[in-house]
Amino acid sequence: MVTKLGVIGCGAIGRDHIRRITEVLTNGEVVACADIFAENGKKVAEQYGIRFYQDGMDLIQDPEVEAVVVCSNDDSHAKFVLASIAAGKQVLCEKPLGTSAEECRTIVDAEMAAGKRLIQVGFMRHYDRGYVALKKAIESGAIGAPLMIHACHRNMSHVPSHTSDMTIKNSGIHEIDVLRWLLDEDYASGQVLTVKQNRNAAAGLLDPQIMLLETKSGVRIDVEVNMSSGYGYDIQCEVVGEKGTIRLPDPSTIHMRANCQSSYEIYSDWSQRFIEAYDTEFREWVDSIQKDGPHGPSAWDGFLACVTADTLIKARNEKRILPITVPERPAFYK
Ligand code: ISE
Repeated sequence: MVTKLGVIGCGAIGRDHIRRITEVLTNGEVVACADIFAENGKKVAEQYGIRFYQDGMDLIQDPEVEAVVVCSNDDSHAKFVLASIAAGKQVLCEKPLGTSAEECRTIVDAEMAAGKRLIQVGFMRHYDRGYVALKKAIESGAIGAPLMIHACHRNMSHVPSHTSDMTIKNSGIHEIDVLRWLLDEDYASGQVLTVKQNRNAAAGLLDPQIMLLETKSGVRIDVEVNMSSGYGYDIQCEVVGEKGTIRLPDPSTIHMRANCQSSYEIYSDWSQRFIEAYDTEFREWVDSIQKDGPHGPSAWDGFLACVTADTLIKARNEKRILPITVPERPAFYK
């Protein structure tokens, strides 16, 4: 069975998903794409022989489009997700689900009113082999209860439009989500430390930043979010337990010894580092919506990630530790 998909947003991630659905998936097919930048969107539509819409709202109404993939600018996610729910269509939305916790709450309420799960959030790390193995190892009890996590999220460099808030809400949001998933518990409080400025970062950009989180049971987490590593895209995570530690493996690239040196490649960006995770995420998402609905990261997960990100940004701006207040999980998401 093949599901007909429409992709909103033909930037880097949108184009990569169209390529993936076309070249890697056997259970999905892209029939339309949309982009506010018509020249770029039309080029992509021509390349893949699909319909083009300048307005994503028109793509959602296309009767041939059975499910929607939202990859547009972060501030347009919520309106496209809400329109997809209103049209009764399944939607995979790139992170963040919305620009604020309030926006995400509106989505959660609309999905619950629709009476069935229609949304999956693009937290693809849930499908990364390394993170899956890490979660299994934690759950096996081999290191006892987790006590601390040390993590880092390093981008080689940042685009000129990157802001200090995006470091948390667009990049650090992956750790906010995936560490909660690994530990299977919610956060209780958070804080952000700023660091001596990297001179390679744009003037005025707070870079790097350190997110500090404490979970309800008292696990302490530190995450370096660095937009100007200068050497590559590097994702690290170490879980320290009562009787051992577990580390997220590096992606498997060859290990070379030559010229009196031992080396292995570090990827330059997220699209290579998580290529396999994205493939699995899409394959499983399409498979699930052909059956009983999505099983991956839910609108509730997207909402909690935004509650946490909003609190961390406020905590950073006010230079203090703030409680992270999460409402009780509705039965719909249990
Ligand atoms: C980028 O926008 C992404 O979505 C990547 O997943 C993330 O790791 C990176 O930091 C962001 O800049």
